[in-house]
Amino acid sequence: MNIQRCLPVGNDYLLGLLASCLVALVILTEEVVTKGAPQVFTNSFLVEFNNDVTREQADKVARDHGFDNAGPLLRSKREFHFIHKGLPATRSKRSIPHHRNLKTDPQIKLVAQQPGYKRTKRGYRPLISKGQVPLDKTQEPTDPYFKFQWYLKNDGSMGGKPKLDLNVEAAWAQGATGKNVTTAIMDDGIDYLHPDLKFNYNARASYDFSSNDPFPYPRYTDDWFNSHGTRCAGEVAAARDNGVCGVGVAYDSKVAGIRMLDQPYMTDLIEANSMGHEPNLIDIYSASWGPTDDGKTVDGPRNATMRAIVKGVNEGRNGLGNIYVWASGDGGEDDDCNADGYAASMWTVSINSAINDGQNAHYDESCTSTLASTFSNGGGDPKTGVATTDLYGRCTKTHSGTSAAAPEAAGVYALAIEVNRNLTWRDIQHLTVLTSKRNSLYDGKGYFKWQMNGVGLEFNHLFGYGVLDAGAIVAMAKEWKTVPQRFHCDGGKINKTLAIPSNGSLTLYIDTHACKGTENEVNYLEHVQAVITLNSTRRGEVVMHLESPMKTRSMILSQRPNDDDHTDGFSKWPFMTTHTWGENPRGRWRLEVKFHVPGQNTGFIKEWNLLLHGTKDAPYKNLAAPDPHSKLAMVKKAHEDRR
Ligand SMILES: *[C@@H]1O[C@H](CO)[C@@H](O)[C@H](O)[C@H]1NC(C)=O
Ligand SMILES: *[C@@H]1O[C@H](CO)[C@@H](O)[C@H](O)[C@H]1NC(C)=O
Ligand SMILES: *[C@@H]1O[C@H](CO)[C@@H](O)[C@H](O)[C@H]1NC(C)=O
Ligand SMILES: *[C@@H]1O[C@H](CO)[C@@H](O)[C@H](O)[C@H]1NC(C)=O
Ligand SMILES: *[C@@H]1O[C@H](CO)[C@@H](O)[C@H](O)[C@H]1NC(C)=O
Ligand SMILES: *[C@@H]1O[C@H](CO)[C@@H](O)[C@H](O)[C@H]1NC(C)=O
Ligand SMILES: [Ca+2]
Ligand SMILES: [Ca+2]
Repeated sequence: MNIQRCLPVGNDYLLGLLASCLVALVILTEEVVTKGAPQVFTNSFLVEFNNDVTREQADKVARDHGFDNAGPLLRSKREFHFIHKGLPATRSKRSIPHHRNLKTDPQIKLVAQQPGYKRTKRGYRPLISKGQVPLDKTQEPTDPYFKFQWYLKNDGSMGGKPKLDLNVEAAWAQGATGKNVTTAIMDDGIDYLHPDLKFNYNARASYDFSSNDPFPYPRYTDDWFNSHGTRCAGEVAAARDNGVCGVGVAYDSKVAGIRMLDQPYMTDLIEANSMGHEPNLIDIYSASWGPTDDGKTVDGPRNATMRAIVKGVNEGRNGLGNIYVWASGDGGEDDDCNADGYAASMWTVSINSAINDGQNAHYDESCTSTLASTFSNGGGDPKTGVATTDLYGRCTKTHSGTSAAAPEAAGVYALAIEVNRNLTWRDIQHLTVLTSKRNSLYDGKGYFKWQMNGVGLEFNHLFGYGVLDAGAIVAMAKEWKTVPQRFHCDGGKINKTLAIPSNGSLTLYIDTHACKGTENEVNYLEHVQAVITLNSTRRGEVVMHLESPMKTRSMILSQRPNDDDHTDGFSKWPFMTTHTWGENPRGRWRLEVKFHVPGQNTGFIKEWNLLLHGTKDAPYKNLAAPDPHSKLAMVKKAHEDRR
């Protein structure tokens, strides 16, 4: 897809950080106002009633005031999504009369006309497929496109490195095919009549939020712009041995379509309702889109959307937590996915992509919140894209971008969930860390090396903990014991305004006990967030590294040459790293802030708050580690040595 240029996003951007202590939740919200950006308003309104109302009552109030009620926000009995068909879909000012009209109703407490903003698909370039090739019976599976699905089984025949793949055959051999697991594709719709998808389509869990009806069928355009969701769906759940296209990673699993990208502007209500749709029918939500990857946008989930994600993670899947898989971004090396609040969130699993020879793709962004990688296009041969289903019953070999990588991860997680229905959202992240492989992934530019963190886990800034291994994750999922309770510790804060030197660097220290002796004690890390406020004469020139007490260095912000912001900076922005997973957080954390090119800019760091998330108890102590060379055995040993 062509990456659209972004309109600078509107204000009212709210950021939520969450402290979760088993059931007790604390939601801190902060308003981050983007100054001077042109605003767009949609004809959607969030309407909050004073008291609980029925759907019929809300419908009547909407009608009485000339609105349509598109339904509740996140199944609320008080908050509803009203649409006024008489207003243009987008305009540059709020409509005071429409606002006032609703506000006069004594039952209504709050009315908020929804600003519109851009969310773009992550895909590299659209190409129309030429239809099917003849059936080839010599392969297992027998599907004609299986031989092009090198990301499932790489035998080198497509020009890539043999065995550089998702190792799915090893998972299938253990009986895992995704039965009774549903992945929702939040995108531009799904061709659910496609012969390779229709039997795995979960209509009950599907919805069209772009046009408010239960049928998320893609809207036709001549250039097949709306083929993105269908392509993603096939990667997860295309049927096996039916003579059509290829196979999905979890070919017996279900896909739901959530159509939500196909309207002129995104709103918080559409996003929130999409991410909160049927959380007990949907196990995994896959998103291959986000704020525009232009290397200068800093944006993320807004108020209702943040509430939806937090609710999904804490309550979805009947309390085990929904899995949100996120494409890390297609902004290339000039962007940093830590500036994307969806990819950088702890609640999402952010997935980067590697190409068939083990390098990262040229469109890949990198950042320390990436947990792992799967595969996408970018090899020398254009045919080495991702083979999958396409619109109108066709197949394609050229699905692309980190867009194509995220659904592969969703498929792998569907396999793991099938063999252990008890896996929580955190178990999935732990399993990812422990079973992903370095394989032959490398940085073609030689800049980002593989490194060991303080407990012997190998990571790479580009690829996280490596490429997902479906065989290994399924095997470990079968034996898995739910990880201990998660705690959230405020590790310390510096809130003095300090100049970032024009040349040289500023290093700040926080010495933390990681809440030792309190109810929030964290001894074994999961995610770490550095919540930072700063400004600069050029935001894109600021580079930051965070070093843990065990000396693991995370580049939490890289140079973004296109980001010329000189007014907003970052306001309580949660930079996240996964690289210190399993480490002991106690001791001295260092934050190093500098300008990429010395001597040209000035700026001030105003706040650094260190948030530590993890467990008090050793997470893997009840798990057997038969292979002494496995990552699990190494981490267990590091944890035992500490005690
Ligand atoms: C399928 O999953 C649903 C919800 O996760 C569960 O209620 C149901 O019992 C499962 N059915 C089978 C056949 O496993
Ligand atoms: C954001 O959500 C919280 C939690 O529901 C709410 O209390 C707050 O008023 C919301 N803020 C805005 C600006 O809508
Ligand atoms: C899932 O968890 C429940 C309750 O904790 C337990 O009774 C059950 O044995 C677990 N099942 C599996 C497959 O681990
Ligand atoms: C800095 O933190 C201290 C202690 O938490 C607080 O009293 C003070 O108001 C803060 N200052 C600013 C500028 O936020
Ligand atoms: C950054 O903040 C400082 C202190 O609040 C202020 O003096 C300076 O003008 C600001 N710089 C920019 C580039 O906004
Ligand atoms: C620091 O930057 C200034 C320009 O702002 C330059 O003149 C000076 O030589 C630099 N100093 C060092 C030590 O690089
Ligand atoms: Ca097929
Ligand atoms: Ca980006």
